[in-house]
Amino acid sequence: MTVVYAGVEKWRKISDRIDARMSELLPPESEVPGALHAAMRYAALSPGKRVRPMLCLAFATACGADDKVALDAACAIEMVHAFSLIHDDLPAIDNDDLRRGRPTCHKQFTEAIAILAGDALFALSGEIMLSTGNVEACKILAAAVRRLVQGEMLDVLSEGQEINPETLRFIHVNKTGALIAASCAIGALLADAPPELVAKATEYGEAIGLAFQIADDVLNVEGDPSQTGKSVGSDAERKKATYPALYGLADAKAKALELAAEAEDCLTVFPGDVEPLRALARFSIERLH
Ligand code: GRG
Repeated sequence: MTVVYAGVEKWRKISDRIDARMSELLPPESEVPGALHAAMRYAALSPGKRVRPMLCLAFATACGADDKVALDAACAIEMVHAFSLIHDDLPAIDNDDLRRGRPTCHKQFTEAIAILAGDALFALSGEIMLSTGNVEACKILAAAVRRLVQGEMLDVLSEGQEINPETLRFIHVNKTGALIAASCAIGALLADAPPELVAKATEYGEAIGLAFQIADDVLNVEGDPSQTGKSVGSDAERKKATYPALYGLADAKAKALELAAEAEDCLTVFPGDVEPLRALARFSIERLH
């Protein structure tokens, strides 16, 4: 899958740095039990967009620091994301066969291995976050994970049910927005930014988090599986709660645009380079995969 947004080469370099560090932090397949470590590496290092770790690094830069200060935390966040995708794809939840253009973790290994690989990725992310020594950053990530589970729970319970706007918003801001907002806040925190900048980073993240999920819903309706690497039309088949289902495609796209503009408005207060964050806000709604 290709990364399609402005300054592709620059983004690919950042994504390669994230992957190189994740590869160092993940146990090697040669370490017992090899199947567990192979599944962890398969899920975490498969070709995703790395949006959350990129946001984390970009906010460290926007706050005036060298983004190296946030690299390990960015990897920990991506591991949490990989964990959530493994569990989301399981037969008991979404029962998906394809993720990032490849067989889902439980299809490639087994359900038991996939569940345990998710658990181990979560534990490893905790070890990495604790080793940053930043207690606030650890608390923010843990709280985001709990919100993720709350959003996912309501998503599962809402399948096939009539949905109302409040429930839909709750699902989206928690299932997707929470980890994206935490990625932004953690980048700012590790750059030793003052509380008002951490709050602005969070506000930006909540806005693009919701925009990102709306774009994901839209792609599930009209995306190209060869670009998205995921099945298309599965939300409608399962009668899932989505923005296009509730508001229609045109209004869903308009809402995503509005949220991306709100996110960009948050960027004026940062002392460092915010251009990558402008690009990421636009990418979150224009993306094809
Ligand atoms: C305790 C972390 C944890 C999880 C258990 C399964 C679950 C609860 C939550 C799942 C939440 C989930 C899958 C939300 C969807 C978010 C989303 C838009 C995923 C796709 O993100 P992209 O587009 O994917 O960034 P890539 O593949 O590019 O990384």
